[in-house]
Amino acid sequence: MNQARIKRVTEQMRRQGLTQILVTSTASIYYLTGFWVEPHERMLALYLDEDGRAVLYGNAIFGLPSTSELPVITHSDGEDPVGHLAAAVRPGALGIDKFWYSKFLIGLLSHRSDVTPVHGSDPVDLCRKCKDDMERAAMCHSSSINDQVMASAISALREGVRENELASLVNRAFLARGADCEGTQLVCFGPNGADPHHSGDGTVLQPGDSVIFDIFTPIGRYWCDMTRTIFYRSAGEKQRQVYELVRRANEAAEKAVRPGILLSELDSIARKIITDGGYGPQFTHRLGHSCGMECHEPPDVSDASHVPLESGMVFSIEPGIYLPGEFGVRIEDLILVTETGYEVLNHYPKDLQIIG
Ligand SMILES: [Mn+2]
Repeated sequence: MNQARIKRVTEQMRRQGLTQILVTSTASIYYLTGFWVEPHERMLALYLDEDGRAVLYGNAIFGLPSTSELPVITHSDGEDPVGHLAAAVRPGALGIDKFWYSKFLIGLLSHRSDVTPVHGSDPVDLCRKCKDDMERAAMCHSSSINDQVMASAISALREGVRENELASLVNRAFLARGADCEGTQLVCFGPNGADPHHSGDGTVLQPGDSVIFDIFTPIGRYWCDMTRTIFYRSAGEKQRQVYELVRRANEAAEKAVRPGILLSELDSIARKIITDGGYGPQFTHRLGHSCGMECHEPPDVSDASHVPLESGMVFSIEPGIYLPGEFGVRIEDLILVTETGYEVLNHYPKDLQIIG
């Protein structure tokens, strides 16, 4: 149990008037207990009250040891997964983690009509938002690996290569450098780049294609996430203009990062540059997302996210322009907010690059 983190979470609970919460996200349970369990469809929930009393409820198959600091109460397959939990929670408001399966929540409520479920993720999410020294070091390390993997991916561009070959090359390069697992890497040639979430398929590289590499993976539990767009053999006038616009938006938003400014202001800075350049409607998504033990964490970096920056926050700045039927450009770095400003965790260059 990480008692320092539990203390910070219970302080947040008091501030929000919550006396009991269920922490169910794998990363949040790990953050507080040191146990990393991916329960899939089975039940795992950490009950935490305002005094820091914690009990872990979960399927016996997870093999979690019960200790005096953290009692573990198990159920077996076939038993009611929320039976023990339902018997233990107090009447009144109960904070529920945002992605807890409705089958468990509805099961719990069917036992306990005196319990009122309320949003309960904030106390942990607000603590996870600002990374401590160990977490900052882990994220710097992950992103330095990402710089290396980006370089090998870009140097592998050649006549006849397919998107999915490069995606698997990226995964192998990550694994060789200590990645925890493989991911669905985004590699997009030419018109495929106009879909922000296109993932590598059998498309073959053509001369004149833009190439988007949006590559990410957890290393030592902490994610990296970087995007570069480069051009194969040649870049036309429109491709160059769009590229420079996105690069300016990325760099202007990054330069504005400092404690106190709002995430929504960063979004506005980048969006204004792209809008003034004539491509506002083609910048179809938020500017970025926070990142840590999950690739996408709250808070997001959008015009609706009026959250002031604090030292220790890590988030992406990833403006893009998407032109259906033509091409797309996105440039993404992870940024760490420091006491006085910021540190860009990615160092792969952003100058317009034509390969081959
Ligand atoms: Mn991202």
